[in-house]
Amino acid sequence: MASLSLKTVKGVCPHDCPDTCGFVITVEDGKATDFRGDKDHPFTKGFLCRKVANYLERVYHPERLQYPLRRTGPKGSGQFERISWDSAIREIAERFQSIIRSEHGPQAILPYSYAGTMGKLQGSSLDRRFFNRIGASLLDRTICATAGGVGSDMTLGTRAVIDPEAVIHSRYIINWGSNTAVTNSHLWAIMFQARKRGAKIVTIDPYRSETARKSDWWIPIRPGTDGALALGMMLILFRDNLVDQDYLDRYCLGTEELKQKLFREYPLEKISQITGIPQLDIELLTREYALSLQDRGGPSLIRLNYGLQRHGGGGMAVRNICCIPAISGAWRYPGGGALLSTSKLAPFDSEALERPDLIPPKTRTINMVQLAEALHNQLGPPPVKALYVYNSNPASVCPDQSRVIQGLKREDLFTVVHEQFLTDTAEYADIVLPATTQLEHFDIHNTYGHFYIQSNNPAIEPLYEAKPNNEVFRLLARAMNLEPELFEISDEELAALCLKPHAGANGYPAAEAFTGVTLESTKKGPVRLHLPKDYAPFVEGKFGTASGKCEFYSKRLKQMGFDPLPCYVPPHEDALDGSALAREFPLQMITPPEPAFLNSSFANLDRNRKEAGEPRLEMHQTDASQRGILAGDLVEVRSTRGKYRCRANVGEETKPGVIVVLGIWWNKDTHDGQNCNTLTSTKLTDLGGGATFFDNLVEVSKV
Ligand SMILES: Nc1nc2c(c(=O)[nH]1)N[C@H]1C(S)=C(S)[C@@H](COP(=O)(O)OP(=O)(O)OC[C@H]3O[C@@H](n4cnc5c(=O)[nH]c(N)nc54)[C@H](O)[C@@H]3O)O[C@H]1N2
Ligand SMILES: Nc1nc2c(c(=O)[nH]1)N[C@H]1C(S)=C(S)[C@@H](COP(=O)(O)OP(=O)(O)OC[C@H]3O[C@@H](n4cnc5c(=O)[nH]c(N)nc54)[C@H](O)[C@@H]3O)O[C@H]1N2
Ligand code: SF4
Ligand SMILES: [Mo]
Repeated sequence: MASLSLKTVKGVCPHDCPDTCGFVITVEDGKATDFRGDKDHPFTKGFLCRKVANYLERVYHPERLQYPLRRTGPKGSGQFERISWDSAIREIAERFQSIIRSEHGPQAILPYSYAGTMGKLQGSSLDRRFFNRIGASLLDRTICATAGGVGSDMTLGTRAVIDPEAVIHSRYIINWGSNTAVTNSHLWAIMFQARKRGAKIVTIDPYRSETARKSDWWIPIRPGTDGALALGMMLILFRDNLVDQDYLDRYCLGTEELKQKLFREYPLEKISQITGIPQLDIELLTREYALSLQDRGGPSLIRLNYGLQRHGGGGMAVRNICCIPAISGAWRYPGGGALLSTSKLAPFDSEALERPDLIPPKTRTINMVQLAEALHNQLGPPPVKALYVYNSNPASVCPDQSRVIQGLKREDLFTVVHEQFLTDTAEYADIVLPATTQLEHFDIHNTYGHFYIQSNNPAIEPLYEAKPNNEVFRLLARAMNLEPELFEISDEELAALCLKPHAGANGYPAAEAFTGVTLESTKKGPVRLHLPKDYAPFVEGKFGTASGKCEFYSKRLKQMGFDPLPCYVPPHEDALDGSALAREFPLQMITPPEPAFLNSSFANLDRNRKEAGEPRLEMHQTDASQRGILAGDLVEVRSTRGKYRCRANVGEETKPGVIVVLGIWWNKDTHDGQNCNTLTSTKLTDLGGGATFFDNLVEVSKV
């Protein structure tokens, strides 16, 4: 028998998840035959989540897009014909050129992408160069993390961060708006080890998530009120003198002003009324938090995450929470403090990849959350005449879906979708392009959940006629006669470019973090950033703010027209404000992801759909009985934006007054062809222009 060629290749999970797992692929005769977690990865240790454990099913799925397609039927009908890459590229280049020459100009072209792959190269390099060079509208990529990013920046001058591996030393762990057991499972494993050593795990969440269920204490909070809870905790810390006065004196700005404001404006009864948490629980939480070192022999940690950001006041809530470890002094100890994201620690030179210097002056920016408005030309001239979608599935994941889809149906809109599958968005495309998966292209990866960066080595040749994102931009640049020196550059050359350290302001990121990191080393496996073990950046202050201090008082916020001190910003749609809206739609709806899916990715695979069951919601039994709803009933959820049907689960998994609708199903798999984003709004967060997916008033009735 002829001998097979056999090799193993190391790669990295590309999905939007903090864990950035390493994996090892066995390739026999050009076909991937085995796919496992990399046991040698110091953080992910060979364990992959259920979604990715069967990745070869996704890679070799019969419904993978194979060839470029051109639309033949009405938009959304899913009728396409096969075309060649040559004609697809020619058609896109011609359409772009004619828009650029028209009265609308290049800004009538809108790129639309998010984190389908988190790779530095296929995620944000030649794509940005291309759209910057032609002068397209800029896209503000706000759909996930900008509210908390800005909120954290205002207090700390960077993201709240410690070494996630140091969580082993934490002894009081608060999962705050974080479904850690599901969305960050390798950190959860460390939390669990800390618990074996005496840590208590608390979860603050309106929903009894998997994390809440596995925690020692679940604190159900009214959605969108975390900023108020943080103020209440600060009040108690000052009132009961549970503060680290030395830390406050040396490293913080505005302590007196903050204290006075808390005592003046936020009495505990008011906090309890806003948050729906009994005063005694807030007292207990704060005391346990503050006395962790004394009572449990280790510091307290707040894992704050995205659930609490997707509300009108999400930015300020993160800002407020980031103040707490400075007041208690928890930042001083390994494993103490707060953890939002490690993404800003690696000094990648993104500018070298993306070339923002190519952007023509006065180019407008469109907030991706407002795609509905953009497609209805409600954001000012010029109208959007072409939409180029890659690494994202906006017809499923964007808020106010009915209006997004109406926009995608516009006959005068030219839509290109570069995808692995015929997603809800691809169905509205004029041209569909087939994309490679992570096994089929090279990339280099940062992470937002640990300290290891790594290159992804291609394991197999591109399947069918699929092409990586960067390759398509090279082809388009050639077809449009753009400068070869900008685009005729290989992915490996790009990777080397971005590994030249790019130091930021006030020490974040620090250029030294790339000491010893080379392209070659990242191809061999995970490489730890050059940062001390149990890295704790704020032990001696050294905040990234202009003052170098933890800014309870923020001049920057004042200049931006905000309260310079921590404050409570209520949800846009507030069940307690006595408005006509709150009377007609009395229930607060949150829409966190279904654990079997990753946003809308994997929701098209049988295995994952089976695990998820069917589109459903959770409601409290008091709310259900008031509406005559029984477990298993088909119900209709209504907001001012639309209607959504799903199956009801009734019990005590949520706070009364709160319903939980798990996302993000593909539209075609729902009862009415529209998923829960038909209910959500395009209103933005207070800071960062983020999405408010969890800030919706609704009513529910039996069908
Ligand atoms: N399996 C799986 N893993 C994922 C994803 C996925 O879709 N599926 N998505 C990935 C992505 S893109 C992201 S951004 C992360 C998100 O990961 P997380 O930050 O964990 O975010 P969510 O799961 O959206 O929300 C976390 C929890 O916040 C709760 N929550 C909602 N509103 C509030 C509130 O007002 N206050 C508080 N305290 N809690 C609230 C929700 O009920 C939920 O249980 O996960 C990543 N990992
Ligand atoms: N209701 C509600 N809506 C939400 C959320 C929620 O919690 N509730 N979560 C929000 C959050 S946190 C986020 S981050 C967004 C995520 O929104 P998206 O970033 O749109 O995420 P996905 O739905 O995973 O879609 C990514 C798409 O990229 C494709 N893709 C993967 N790799 C490649 C590649 O190399 N090239 C190309 N061209 N395509 C590729 C995948 O096939 C997939 O269809 O959704 C948001 N929407
Ligand atoms: S989705 Fe997250 S947990 Fe799952 S394999 Fe990828 S990085 Fe790991
Ligand atoms: Mo996200």
